[in-house]
Amino acid sequence: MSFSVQQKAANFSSTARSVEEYVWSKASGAGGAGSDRNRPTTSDLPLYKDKPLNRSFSRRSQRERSIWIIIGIVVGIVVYFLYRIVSPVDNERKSSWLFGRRGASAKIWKDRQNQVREAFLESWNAYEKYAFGKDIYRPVAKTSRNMAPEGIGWIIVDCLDTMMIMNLEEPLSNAREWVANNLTYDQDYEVSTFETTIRMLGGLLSAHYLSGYDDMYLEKAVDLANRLLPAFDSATGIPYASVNLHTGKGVPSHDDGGASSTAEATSIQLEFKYVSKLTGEALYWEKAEKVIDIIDSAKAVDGLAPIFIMPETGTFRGSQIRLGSRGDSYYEYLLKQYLQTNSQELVYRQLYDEAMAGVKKYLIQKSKPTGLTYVAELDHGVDGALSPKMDHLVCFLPGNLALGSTAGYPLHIAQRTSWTITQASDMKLAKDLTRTCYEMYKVTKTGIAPEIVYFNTDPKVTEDISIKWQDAHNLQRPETVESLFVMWRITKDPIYREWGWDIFEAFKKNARLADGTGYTCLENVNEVPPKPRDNMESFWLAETLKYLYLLFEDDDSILALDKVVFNTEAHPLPKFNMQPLFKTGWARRGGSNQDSAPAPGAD
Ligand code: DMJ
Repeated sequence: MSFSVQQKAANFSSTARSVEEYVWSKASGAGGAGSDRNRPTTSDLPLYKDKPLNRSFSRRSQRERSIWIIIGIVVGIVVYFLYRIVSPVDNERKSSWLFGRRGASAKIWKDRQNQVREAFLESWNAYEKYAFGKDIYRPVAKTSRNMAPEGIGWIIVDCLDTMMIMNLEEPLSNAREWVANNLTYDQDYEVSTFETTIRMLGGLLSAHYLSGYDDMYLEKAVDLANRLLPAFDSATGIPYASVNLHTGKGVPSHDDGGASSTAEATSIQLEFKYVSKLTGEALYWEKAEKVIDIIDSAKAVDGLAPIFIMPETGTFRGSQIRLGSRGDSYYEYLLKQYLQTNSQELVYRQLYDEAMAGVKKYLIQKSKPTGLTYVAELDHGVDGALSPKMDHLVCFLPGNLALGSTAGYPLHIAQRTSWTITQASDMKLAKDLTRTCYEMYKVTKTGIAPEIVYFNTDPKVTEDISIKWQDAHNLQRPETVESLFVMWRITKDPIYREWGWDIFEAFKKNARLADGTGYTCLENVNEVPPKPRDNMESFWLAETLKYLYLLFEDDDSILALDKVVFNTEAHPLPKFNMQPLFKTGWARRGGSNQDSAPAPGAD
């Protein structure tokens, strides 16, 4: 199977892709997303008539003109080379300045992108050799095992779209064959509702989209969505933490008094809504959006939702608030639900804006002594004390803030329209937090960030960041490179690419196994050489390497941020119009969905 994202990118602008279009494209053989039918042909281009030659010029004046043109060109060339010699370009670029700054730079980024592709291939090849089809791979021991009895494609399904984006034809063909012939979700096994939705359902939907609507992926996705649906059968519609894929029984969490995690319950909406769009069935849509209705009714203070919610009562459990584990993607999906349906559902924008105002009011702090901006936690609600702890997971936030600020458009374009104080302040916060997330890598001995850091608030202490031994591991997480990718696309500031390159080099140096069996998680990022924590996370392939690859891609029309939304596992899904089949089926108590002022990206 061959896939070229460059070709497909031209048609990603078809954001309102509908079932009808799908049927039409199959019937007409137009080739769906892979078709070139929207590209201008030469005959579409405007024609300019040649200017008539002015025959009244004398031969002498023509010669004088030619001489002046030649002198002009020579002077231009001399000035250009003088500028190149004295201009402050870095050494890498200077070494190839003869080839032109732009060309050399593009070449370097292409080469770096290729190195990321190589890292993916090395990880995948080792997995294919030692663990193919298994859910878990231990690259040091070269062993593997399944989670469900027959395996549920945990690694394969999660990385299908990365292979498509990287144009890896052979691995993709093997992976597709495995999915088509071996993968069944009809297994007597309890899966995490959230993890299975974002990784498996999201992975299949994205593979369907990027493959030019390959039916096989859609059939698997719909089967899985149907098996996950009983998770929503609680008294309120808040999904249970787990669900049995064969019996269809929803299972409350065995911990936390049966509460579901807020982030988990509220980060399945993009996937289920897209299933509705593809099948024309409203059920998935309704189940997914109902969750946000219940969360809103639970009345978070200033938009900051506690991290647990009870599925039977719809009330929050406890008052812990954070944007790290169990809180993070609630905020991410508020924004992305608004973006997914082409900025038509203002209620999600309103909720997102309230939440970001709450984040700024209560959680944003500066460390000592250098003043890094960080996001603190509240262990006892908004009236309790702040904890200066920050999970690496929080590093999704800068990218999300930038995305919310410009609705995915380049900064200079967004600034040209109505640029509000809130947009500017979100963008500033995005920049400050991106720097902090990068610092979380820079301060360690390996150059790789730990799972959790603490920021210093004591004026007598000299280091801004400290790491406890129990938090010093690295799980190959993607959030910082995710934000770097979004920041690069939106601002075009090359510093974000350079930071991404530093991070990739650190992984290559410290997490790559010398025998070529892949990349591993680490026990302690402050030990050199670090001891492996023998595991390869599926999101290493699905997210971390995908975002790095896209960070080093020059062509912004590939998975353009104003055309697609990435789910929280980095699976791109196209934006679409919800009419005529779907609508926002709920309204905030005491307010109308139409109340909000037009927000960035609103049509
Ligand atoms: C991924 O599964 C998703 O990004 C999720 O939102 C958070 N945890 C991991 C990656 O860190």
